[in-house]
Amino acid sequence: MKKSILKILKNNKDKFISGEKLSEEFDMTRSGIWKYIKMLKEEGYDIESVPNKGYRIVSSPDILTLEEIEENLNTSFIGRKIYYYDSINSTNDRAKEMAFEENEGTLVIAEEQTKGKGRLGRSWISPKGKGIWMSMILKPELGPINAGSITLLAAAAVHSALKNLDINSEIKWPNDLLIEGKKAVGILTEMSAELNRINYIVIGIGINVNLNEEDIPEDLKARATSIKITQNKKVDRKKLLSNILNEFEKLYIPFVREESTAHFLSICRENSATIGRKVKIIKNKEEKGAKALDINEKGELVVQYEDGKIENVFSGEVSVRGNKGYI
Ligand code: BT5
Repeated sequence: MKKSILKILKNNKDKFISGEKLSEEFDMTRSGIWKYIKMLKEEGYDIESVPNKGYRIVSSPDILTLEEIEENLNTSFIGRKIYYYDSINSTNDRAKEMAFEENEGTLVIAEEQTKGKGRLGRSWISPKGKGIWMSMILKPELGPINAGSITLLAAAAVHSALKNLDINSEIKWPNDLLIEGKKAVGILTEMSAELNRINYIVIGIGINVNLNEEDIPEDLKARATSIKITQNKKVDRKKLLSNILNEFEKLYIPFVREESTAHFLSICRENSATIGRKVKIIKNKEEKGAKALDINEKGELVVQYEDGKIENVFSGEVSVRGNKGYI
């Protein structure tokens, strides 16, 4: 009910809608309508109420609910259902709990994560209201082996969405996006699978959107940044989020239908922070110098070690660091 009232107010942005009209529409008393208006105000909606005129929406809060992003969303299933939390431990953990029952494309989004996760047990800082901390549930009819490159599909989607907003980024294989050489986006893909079929994939995407310098812990400052820090202005999280979901679906549909990786891998190759660079491959705590040559059609990184040996490395087994630091 609250959502339907909000929809009417949003569809009539510059007009007053009378309490009488709303109570007729929803077959409810005017004080019932007022109760919902009060709830919306508590959520941060600025709703003007003028006697004899009714209600008018003045502004909406900076929150990442479906009602707030859907006007710019043109997907058919990605992001069409959103579980929205003010605070949660980890959106990936929540998404995994509900993954069996939920349909493909369902999202979990939180304004803050108290136990945000990176790969290999690392943590991910997720301050309130400043980023996009979200997880997407996917159920592709693919063999588990083909799912390895889906992190790169997500990276390509985020890259394209940033580009649509005139923000340049580079993709650091396999799961980061860098802006001005520092990490602004991290992706964590988790999967539940049988031998030859996927039960579900949860893709967690963390984007440092409007973090200020002081939101980034001292020990990360040298290698982490935010969009706001690099662009010198606050960025509209709702617009960025809907853009990412639109770009994601555009790449995901052909990937699942035709197992086609060509399009998103070419985005990853053309905007790579890794290819052509000297890297350190860290496997089982052992470090080896190499040069990154390419990303192959399975999404693996093709590297050449100092002794000339060429190897395809799979994202799950290695960490890649630049020869002189993070990139
Ligand atoms: C990642 O791991 O980059 C994956 C991050 C995924 C986060 C999303 S947010 C929504 C969803 N729910 C979750 O719980 N997680 C996902 P990794 O490559 O392991 O990088 C982690 C490392 O990045 C840490 O050890 C820190 O050094 C650094 N780091 C932590 N928080 C950061 C941040 N906000 N921005 C940049 N770097 C960060």
